[in-house]
Amino acid sequence: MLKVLGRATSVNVQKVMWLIDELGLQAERFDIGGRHGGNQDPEYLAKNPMGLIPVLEDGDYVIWESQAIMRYLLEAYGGDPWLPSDIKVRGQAHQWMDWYLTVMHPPMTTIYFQLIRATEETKDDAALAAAKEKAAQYWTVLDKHLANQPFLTGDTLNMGDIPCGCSAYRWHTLVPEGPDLPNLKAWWDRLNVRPAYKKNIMLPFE
Ligand SMILES: N[C@@H](CCC(=O)N[C@@H](CS)C(=O)NCC(=O)O)C(=O)O
Repeated sequence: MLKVLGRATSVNVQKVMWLIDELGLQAERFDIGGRHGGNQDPEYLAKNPMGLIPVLEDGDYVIWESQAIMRYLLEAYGGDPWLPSDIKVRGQAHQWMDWYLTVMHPPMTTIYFQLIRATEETKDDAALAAAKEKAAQYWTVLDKHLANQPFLTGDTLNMGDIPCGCSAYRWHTLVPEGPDLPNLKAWWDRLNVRPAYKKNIMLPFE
């Protein structure tokens, strides 16, 4: 059986677990990282020298980096619609996955850490305000993109929606005062009714 190493509350673990459930795969998940620790143990570092979660084990095969794991699972066990067979649609799905990682993830991480994890020593109101402004700018890009289509690459939900989709829960929950973005909200409402989304993404923050 597939093994996912990483706590359920990590957004990077969530991408993988949401996909696993949508694909109907069986996987065992292990609580590692955060308050559970274990990700700096030599045994774990032998699997992922970065000491970060998630790691996927498929038999003897080990892979880390959440979106590389998603791509591996899709190539090994997926197919249309989650891995679009149309290469132009697939290209755009990759585009939105990469956009999430390089553009949206940094300000969303600052927002999360400042609102959920910051202590008196690490609290930084200016950094939080700047991250909210940046993230709002990027979510507005997505809102405009979604004006005439239900999902990020068109009519069908696929891998391209997953990274931003995980983050959309945090945006709507943690920054309710954000700008009115009706197309983004309608897209998120299409995701947040899915059993696999509710189970893996809509979890308490820690
Ligand atoms: N680019 C990596 C980032 C992995 C990452 O930063 N994971 C965080 C959790 S979201 C982590 O391992 N933090 C340490 C911990 O949870 O103890 C990926 O997408 O997998």
